[in-house]
Amino acid sequence: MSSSPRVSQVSVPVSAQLFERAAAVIPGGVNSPVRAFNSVGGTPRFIASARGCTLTDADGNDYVDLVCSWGPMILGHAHPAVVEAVQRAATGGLSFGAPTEAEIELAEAIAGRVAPVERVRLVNSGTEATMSAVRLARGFTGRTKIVKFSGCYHGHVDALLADAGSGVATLGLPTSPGVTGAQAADTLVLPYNDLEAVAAAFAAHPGEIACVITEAAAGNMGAVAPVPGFNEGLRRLTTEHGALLIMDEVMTGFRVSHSGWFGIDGVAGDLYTFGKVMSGGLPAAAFGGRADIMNHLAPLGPVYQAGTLSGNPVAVAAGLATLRAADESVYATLNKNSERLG
Ligand code: HOZ
Repeated sequence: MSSSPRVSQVSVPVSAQLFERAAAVIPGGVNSPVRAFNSVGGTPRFIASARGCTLTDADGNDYVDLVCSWGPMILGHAHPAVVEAVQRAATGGLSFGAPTEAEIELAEAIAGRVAPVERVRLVNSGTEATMSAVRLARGFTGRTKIVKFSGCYHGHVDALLADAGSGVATLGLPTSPGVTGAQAADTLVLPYNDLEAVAAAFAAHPGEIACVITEAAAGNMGAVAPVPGFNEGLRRLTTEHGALLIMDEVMTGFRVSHSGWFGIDGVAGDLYTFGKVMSGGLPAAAFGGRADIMNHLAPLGPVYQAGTLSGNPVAVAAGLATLRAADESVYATLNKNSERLG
């Protein structure tokens, strides 16, 4: 009687199989580096579905989702009001390349929550929002230099990648190859929460600094709140030196309070950038601010900025439904849950 050796059948998890397949066609197997699990180890879980606070991966494992798509899913996944709004919008057409009433409603909802925002323009990502806000600040002031803070992340804009947070920090990159010296030459990188450094930069570059861009509260190098007086000091110094203050609220906007970080410290920026929560989980973002500055944008003014999918009706429907549902009870629950986990 012949006997064949027993082969133990160790099944490879579906996520691991998918990751191997993805790596053959997508660099690193992911479409955004922080998803690669590099800093935590293991294989990225490939998500099959999500509902409420639960993510289900391709192997059928359930997880309590503390990442929330890196911010947008403030109401939880597949919130019925958001799904219904998206379905209704999609039924009416996916993209028009022409304005819609819902875009006005979303702009009004944003301006209605953040008082210094008098005009809003919708874009497709937080990166696009910060890139456009910086261009507008330069166009408005006629100056070239910008100040950003070490550890703050403002998307993967060339001029803003220097010493950035988020994936740039977790991958240990000081900046990125591909960003030329010329693109970064006008970026002054200063230590966060250091007003003396900001004052010194203005003294060293009189009349040259177009704007200071800061995360309203830093969240891309861990959560580092501005020390008392820091945002107020930025407001004072930028005003004194004729520069603009850009509050990047892509992460904090409509998340840390109904009015974002502005609802917490009340320091008014000249320009704001938003994304994540106001997108409802679809690709949408915005920048906005003082009307006299925003009116320098084309078609009213000479600063060019545009986008085929800007104000996309389905993304706008998701963002609007999310903001409408995110009432004070949502923020109370969010705070309570955060305290429990903290
Ligand atoms: N830059 C985002 C985090 N700050 C990336 C999020 C993602 O990979 O989904």
